[in-house]
Order: sequence, then C-alpha cells, then structure tokens
Amino acid sequence: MKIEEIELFHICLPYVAPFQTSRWTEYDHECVIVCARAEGLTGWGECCATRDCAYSYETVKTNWLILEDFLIPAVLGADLPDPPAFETAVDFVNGHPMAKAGLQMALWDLWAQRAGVSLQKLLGGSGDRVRVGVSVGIQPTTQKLLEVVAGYLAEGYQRIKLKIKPGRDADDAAAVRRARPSLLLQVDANSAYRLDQADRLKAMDDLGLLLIEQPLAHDDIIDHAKLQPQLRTAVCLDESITSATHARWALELGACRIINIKPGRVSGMAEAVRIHDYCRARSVPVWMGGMLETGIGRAANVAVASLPGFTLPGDISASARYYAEDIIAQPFVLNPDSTLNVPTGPGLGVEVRQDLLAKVTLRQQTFKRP
Ligand code: OSB
Ligand code: MG
Repeated sequence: MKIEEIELFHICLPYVAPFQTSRWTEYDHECVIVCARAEGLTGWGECCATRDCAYSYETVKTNWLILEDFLIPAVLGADLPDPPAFETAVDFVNGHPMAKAGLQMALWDLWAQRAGVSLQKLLGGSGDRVRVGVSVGIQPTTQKLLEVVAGYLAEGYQRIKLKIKPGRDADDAAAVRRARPSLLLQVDANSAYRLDQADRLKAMDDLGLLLIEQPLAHDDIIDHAKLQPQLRTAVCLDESITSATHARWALELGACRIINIKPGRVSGMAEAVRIHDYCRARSVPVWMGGMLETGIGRAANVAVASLPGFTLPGDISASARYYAEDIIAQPFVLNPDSTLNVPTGPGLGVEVRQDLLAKVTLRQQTFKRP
C-alpha cells in the first residue's frame, strides 16, 4: 500500500467540563489529527499528546514537529503493506510514541479498509460491546465529588475512577465508598507520590479498590517494585509502560499487578497488542486507558479493548462525557449495561465530520511527495 498524501490538523475542541488531575487541568482538547490517503482510500488517526507536558514529554507541537520533519517523509511514497513495515520505516526515530501512534492509527484505518474489514476484525478482537467506566477529575470539594459521581452512576456507568493527589485521596475515596459500598472503584495519582509517602496509599488499602494507578514517578519502575509489596491493593502502571519491554520489566520486578494500555502511549496499536498478548499469557489483567480522545481515537481504543485480555472496564466513556459536539457523525453512546458498541464498518468505522473538523482546526497542512 503506497502512501500518497498526508494531511495534519491541529485542532482544539472544548470539553463539557474542565478535567483536573494531580498535575494539570485541561479545559479543551488540543491534538493533532492525521489523515492519510492511499489507493483511493482515506484513513484517520489521532495523536494523544496534550498541550502541555505534565503527562508525557510529548505535546501537540512536538507531535507536529516529529511528524513533519521525520515520520511523514519516511512514509510518503513508501510501500507499507502492514504494521511491521511501518514500524521498521519509523524505527530510526527514538521515542515520540504518541506522534508515531497517531500516524500508525491512520494506516491501520487504511489497512482494514483495504481488507474490507473492521479494525476490530483485523486486530482479532471479538464481541459487539466493550465494558467501560468513567474517569472523574479532582473536584473542588468532596461534596461536589459525590454529586458528580452520583451523576455518572445515574447515567449508567458502573465503574468509577477517581483522580487523586496528596490531601485529596483517602478521604475522598472513603466518602465515595461509603456512599456506594459495592461500586467498582479505582484511583489514579498520575505520579503525585513518592515512596516515602506510602502511608498515604496504605490508608486506602481497606476501601476495596480495584487498583491504584501510577502512584509514583513516570520513569520509576524500581520504587513501584518496592511499593507494591507494601499494599494489598493492586498497583496498575500507566505512564511507566511505554513498550512491551517496559511491561516485561515491570512484571519481572513485581512493580505492578495490572497494566493500563493506551495505544497512543506505547507507539501504536501494534505494540498495544504485544503488551496485551504478553500480559494475557501471564494472566495479568489489562484495561484500556484513555486520553480524552475525539471519536477518532475512541474508535481505535474501543476496537483494541475488544481483545480478550481486556478483562477490566476501560476509560472509554461516551462522547457526551467529553464533548458537546464530537468530530464524528455518530457519537459513542453508553448502553444501559455500561458498555460502548464496537464499530462494525470498514476500518475505524466512524465518519469524520469534515465541516466541524474545519471549524475546530487551528492549523492545517498537506504533505505530498515533492
Ligand atoms: O492518567 O489515565 C490518565 C486523561 C488524560 C491524560 C491521562 C489520563 C487521563 C484520564 C482520562 O484518566 C481517561 C479518559 O476518559 O479518556
Ligand atoms: Mg492514568
């Protein structure tokens, strides 16, 4: 499959509500959307880096820069029949997994369309729905948190993730637990703690949490390996796992018992599947994380989450949880059983609303071979 043209869009889409974590607050979703053309087909992808670098060193602008200067020149005009061919073509670029993943996603859309199948089918996933939950940002007060959680439960979400930070952790989580004794509940610290603050995390050990996500630094598998044995609750790594090799290191060291997979964070769906396969062979549960994606990235995440090792509900909520208007024609809607439908059309199976895309685009550029 010869890649003939690539288009980039830097977009900004407002959220229905601000999203606060231990390290940053987001008011709108800036990201790079990738459009790739080959053999009369159009494929879409989304890079998941945010405007600032609190979650990862990558940003919207570094995504654009790495795509423009290195990744796009490496793939334009090249014959890329399958994911391994793409991975080989961009292997000379160290790091920048989110930039690579956005471009790879657009090519997966093309590969699946060319094969005449859905992305789910091409990946080997199954089932018509995936189980999902919702990630709840830090709220101004515990009272407000209880109200927000109650609102999501009323909408039908059956699993809640609370963002936490020192000072807004055990008390908040205990309040939610008291209100909902049997709720599937988990917390995410986004690297807000140090190992010498383990007592704050132990304070949540009796709350029946599914997991504690990324308590320590993004690049610190070693201290996570010292923390996990001190807790009964499973540690789940997010930021620390950027490849299947990191997953192996973390599991061999005992740094976690669960892994959050985000295709964007691990350089693309191909590596996401490798992490899934590695964990599944060892009976380590995985679940699909989220980066507040538009419908494009969401469609990819839903398809990957239909692989059999994704045994815990994902951070892939309905479009309306994020956006008043998503850039896809049919937004994702929550089913009463706390699931989202897996698209069945060819490729990603979503239709991009070009009118709305143009409206939210801050910068656009088309790349062709000179
Ligand atoms: O740490 O999982 C995270 C959003 C942006 C960046 C990092 C994270 C998150 C979320 C939201 O928790 C997940 C979602 O609903 O997309
Ligand atoms: Mg996380």
